[in-house]
Amino acid sequence: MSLTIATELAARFRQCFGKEPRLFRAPGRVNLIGEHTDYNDGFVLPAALDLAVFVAIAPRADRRLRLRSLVMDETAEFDLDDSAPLPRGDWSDYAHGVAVVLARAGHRLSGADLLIDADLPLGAGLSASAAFEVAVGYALLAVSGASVDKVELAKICQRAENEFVGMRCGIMDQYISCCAVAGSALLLDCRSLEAKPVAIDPSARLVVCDTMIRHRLVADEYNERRDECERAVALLSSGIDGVSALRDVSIEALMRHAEDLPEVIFRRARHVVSENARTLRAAAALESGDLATCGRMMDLSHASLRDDYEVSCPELDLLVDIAQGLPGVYGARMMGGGFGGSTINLVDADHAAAFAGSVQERYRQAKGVTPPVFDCAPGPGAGPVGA
Ligand code: GAF
Repeated sequence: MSLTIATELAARFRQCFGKEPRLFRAPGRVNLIGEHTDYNDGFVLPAALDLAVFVAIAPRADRRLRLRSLVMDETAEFDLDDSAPLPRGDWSDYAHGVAVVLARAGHRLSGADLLIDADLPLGAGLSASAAFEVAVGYALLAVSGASVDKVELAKICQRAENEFVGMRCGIMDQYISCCAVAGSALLLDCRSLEAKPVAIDPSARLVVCDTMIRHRLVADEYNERRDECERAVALLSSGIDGVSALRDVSIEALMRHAEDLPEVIFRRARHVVSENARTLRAAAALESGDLATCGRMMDLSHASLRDDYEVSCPELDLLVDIAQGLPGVYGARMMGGGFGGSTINLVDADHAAAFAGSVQERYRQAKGVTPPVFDCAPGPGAGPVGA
């Protein structure tokens, strides 16, 4: 964990605001498998990164929130008593939304000055926005003297993004940023919100490769996929008993009712239903040290996201193709919402350094840019810095 960034942030805070801050951090995430399953009440297998968003905070005497982001090099101010708060369509909505939803949930927040920095790259599909929401939410609750229930905070941050920002995301990113366990991924049941730590075998590394493609229409495409899943549920629930989400549909039942669904809706449902099964299988394999099976599930996940869910892009497919041909690679797939961002690769630890070099060289030859590669150590969830 980077303590340097936190120490520098505290020094900048003293300079800017002339008072002593408290420091909090919330991590970004990787997801081994379980993509576009969270908003279908399904299963996911994420882990937190050791890269994070950092917040330095001190209370103010009035009811204003003043945020300065060193990442954006911008400042934003809000009045906590504003009776009709509106999004501005920029980065500050994520923080403002969290304050608004916390207040709606009955928390009496203090005014505060916040200085924000991160070593987590933006737009790389590592969930920087969820980390930002969680870091701000944690810090606001702490300086307001409230206790922090991490699952509750995750739900509040998800609601802020759904209702204030307008992205109808699931719970995965906020949950793992809040509740991650160092050294492990979490097998999360997105219906019950029960999570089981699954240790990452030290003989394997989680390696992230960034396409450097930043797609601007992600929220529209993402919300469209959610609508398609809801349509599948509406159509299937008239023919299959007890279906309130795609989580409740088995692959056999889906195949029996294939004719009831338009072709595109059928493929969307087939991705979600088969991805839930792959996620459970991958988690069991990881737990028993069967890295080959876990990796094979990741490869199948990519094909399903590319062909059935149609959320990949040529650059993600290229990074996955390159990775799958390299020695020591158990599995590779696109990660997160899609349309750009990063891939996740399960790589034998002894091959990880050579893997990074080969991916960078081959992607550069094809695309003319060298993709950033991160070898990730699963870290802890959000909290005070140094705790
Ligand atoms: C994004 C969303 F924020 C998550 O909730 C999840 O749906 C993911 O895309 C796809 O699995 O990261």
